[in-house]
Amino acid sequence: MKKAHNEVSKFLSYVLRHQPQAIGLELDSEGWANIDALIAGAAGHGQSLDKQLIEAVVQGSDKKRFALSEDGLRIRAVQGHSTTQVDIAFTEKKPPDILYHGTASRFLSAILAEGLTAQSRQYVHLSSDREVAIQVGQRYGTPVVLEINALAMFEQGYPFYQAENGVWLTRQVAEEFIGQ
Ligand code: HQG
Repeated sequence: MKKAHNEVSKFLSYVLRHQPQAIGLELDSEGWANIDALIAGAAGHGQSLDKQLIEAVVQGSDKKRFALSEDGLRIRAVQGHSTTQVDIAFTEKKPPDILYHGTASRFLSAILAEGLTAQSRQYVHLSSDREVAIQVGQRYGTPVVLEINALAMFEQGYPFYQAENGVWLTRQVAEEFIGQ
């Protein structure tokens, strides 16, 4: 991704996942924002966006973080939200036997004591790909990959969801389901 695109992607993540109110933007409960309102709100905060640039960033996003509505008028982040404006009605899905969670070694003792919690986000984020989990963990320090017994959790009644971009979500993971 071009540097400029990376900066726009970070800005979109900020307003579509975390702080829409920072630019006076409203998201509906499924996370959708009107693109014209997004462009107008961004302009008031020194971010010069246009539709073509937004579409290029959505297309080029390595993790497919964003989606456009069919009519092309709206945009949303497909996972990663912390804002309470959004409560996407994800469909429950049976997970594979094992899912991976990438974290940093400095968080390990707390996680093994109290389990994985969503922290500032709405869900704990998991991946079916160990390599992806390593990259996720690297964002916060020396990466550690945890093996989550997802199917066992599911069979005990804990719901799992999969976002449009393949990221797995669950509300929390108790210590007993965490291995290394
Ligand atoms: C850790 C990125 C202490 C947790 C990624 C993580 C992902 C605990 C951090 C998505 C804990 C939260 C989400 C506990 C969990 N004690 N630390 N009990 N429980 N933690 O960023 O999963 O590039 O909110 O291990 O690819 O790192 O933005 O979550 O290290 O899919 O699209 O607390 O964000 O996607 O950090 O990342 P985060 P995450 P994007």
